Order: sequence, then C-alpha cells, then structure tokens
Amino acid sequence: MKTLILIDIQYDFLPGGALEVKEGDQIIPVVNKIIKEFDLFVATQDWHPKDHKSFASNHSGKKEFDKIILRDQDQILWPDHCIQNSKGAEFHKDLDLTNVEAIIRKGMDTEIDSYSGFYDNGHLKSTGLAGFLRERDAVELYFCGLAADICVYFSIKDALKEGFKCYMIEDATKPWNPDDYNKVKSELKEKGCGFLLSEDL
Ligand code: VGL
Ligand code: ZN
Repeated sequence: MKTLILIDIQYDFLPGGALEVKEGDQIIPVVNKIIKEFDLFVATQDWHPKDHKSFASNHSGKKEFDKIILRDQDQILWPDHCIQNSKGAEFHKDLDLTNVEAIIRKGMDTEIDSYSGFYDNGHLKSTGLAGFLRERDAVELYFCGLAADICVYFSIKDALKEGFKCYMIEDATKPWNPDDYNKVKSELKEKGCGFLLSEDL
C-alpha cells in the first residue's frame, strides 16, 4: 500500500495567507500530478477554534512569533490562522481531492497545538491516523504539503516512531523557514526518512 499524506494545503499557508509559505502554491500542480501513483490518499487540515492558545492574539502583552510554554511544550505564538470554517482554513480550490479517503483535522483543542497529523504536540492525544493507516495496510508513507519544516516534519517524526517507512517528496513541499529545513532534513535522514522528487515515483 503506497500512501500519500498531504499536510495542510490550506489558503492560510499559501501566498497571501496569514502564515504564508513562500512559493507554497507551486506544489499544487505537482501534487495533482502524483496522486494517481498512490493506492491510498489522506490529507490533514489545521483547524483551530478562534480562541486557540497558539495565537498571539489570545495572550495579552505578547506579540506574533514570541515564544511561550503551553502545556509544558515550547510554543511559538502564531498569527491567527486556519480558523474553523474560515476561508483561510479551506484547501486550495485547485487541489484535486476527489480521491482523498480521510481528512484528519488537528489543532482543535484550544490548550495545545498540533503540528503533526498523528498526535498533538504533547503526545497526549492521537488523531487516529496511525490506526487508520494500519487498518488499511499502509506501509510506505509519502509526505508532501506545508510547511516542510513544521507540520510535515513533525508528522514524519511521529510516523517513523510508529514504524512506518517514510519518504518526503521534496518538490511537493516548501519550508516556512528555509534555514530550518536544512536542519530538519538531516535529522529526518538520520532517522531513516527517504527524500525523493516526484519524477522518481
Ligand atoms: C503549521 C504553524 C502553525 C503548519 C500549522 O501547517 O506547518 N505551522 N500551525
Ligand atoms: Zn496551526
């Protein structure tokens, strides 16, 4: 079972969005082209209530990108983004989601952030994604989406821990911070994640 996991391709992470990833929109045609190579297709969606504690706007005296501790975890305070039912939380209209079998929503608990599609940042609660994938006999997971250095990175780290073979499709992801991406890439490589281009699928 060759499985594609699409992380957070939502307007707020695309150019013009609240937490935009530079050139993030360039991955959309790549993703649409590779979908047919996979037996199973799953997507995640960042889906915050507006009073979410990862938003700087919900902490008086704090500003965007300040760092705090939230539920014992380091937390960057983000601009308001991916608010439930807002335009910014929608998947890009050009993304072909016809064959997506499950959409896993995350970040709904106001008290803790959830970068990974598998667990919240404190590993307190599972989203059920690992169980779904096991029940569907998924073995090899191919990751793409946004942002490479944040939600894609944390999702791959959890997937490796869960025992899945993981790959990052490098031309189907973009980092929020390109410097962090280099660190993240060598760490994931060391942990056993493969890196490839869409043309190598
Ligand atoms: C993300 C920051 C906050 C992401 C989500 O999808 O990479 N980053 N929430
Ligand atoms: Zn978020």
